[in-house]
Amino acid sequence: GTGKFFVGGNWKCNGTKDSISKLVSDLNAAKLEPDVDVVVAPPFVYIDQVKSSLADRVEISGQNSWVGKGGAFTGEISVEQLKDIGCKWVILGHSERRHIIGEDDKFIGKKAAYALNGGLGVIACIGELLEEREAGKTFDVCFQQLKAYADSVPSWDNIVIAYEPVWAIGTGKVATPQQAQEVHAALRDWLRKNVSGEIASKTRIIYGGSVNGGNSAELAKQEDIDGFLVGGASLKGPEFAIIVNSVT
Ligand code: G2H
Repeated sequence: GTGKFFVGGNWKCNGTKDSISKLVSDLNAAKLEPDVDVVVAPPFVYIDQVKSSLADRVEISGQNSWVGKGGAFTGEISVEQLKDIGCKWVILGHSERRHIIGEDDKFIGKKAAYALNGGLGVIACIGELLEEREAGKTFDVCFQQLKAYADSVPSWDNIVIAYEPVWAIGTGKVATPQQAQEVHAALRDWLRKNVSGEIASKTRIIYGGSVNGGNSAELAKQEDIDGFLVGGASLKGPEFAIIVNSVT
């Protein structure tokens, strides 16, 4: 692995004030390895609740942000607002936003640039669809999505890449450690050739897609897997803690 292990919990569009208060107290009670960066991404409306109740050891991320400065953009949340409410990170380019909402590479690249310039770290998601994998296009698709970030970001200092094969998301069908490692190594190689050797070796590449307390340790052993983005299993505090601690 590269640098400090990074584990993010993407709560997606789940939770109520009550369930989130339980999740936060479970996280506060859990013993988390000190040498892991831990981040959670609650739905926007609960960020303030989480920020004021969760131990500072866990950083907070938005699940999306607007592409520019705030204003007349009904329903959007700006980078400035995420910063104001205490977020350190934002998840961008998640497959649910690409494939359900219809965000494209260019728009996502612009969002990443705006968020980084505004002082947020970016969890930059990429990943192929099942039919793309079956057509042998996994690397092409992932490189194209990565290139869209590379073409627009001002710097790589605050970017974590999340490789999330779409066929593994929320399906219970996790990539094998070998399948994930193969893509992670190829992404690092792409960074080496197209950005720089230094960025390639220091940028964390995390895996997402049906990670749980039972499969995280094997995945974490792979050389180029530097952490996880966890959806479903991050809604359970004790299981999320197992994933965080699976690095050791
Ligand atoms: C992938 C992941 C978190 P899950 O989307 O971003 O979700 O772990 O539920 O597959």
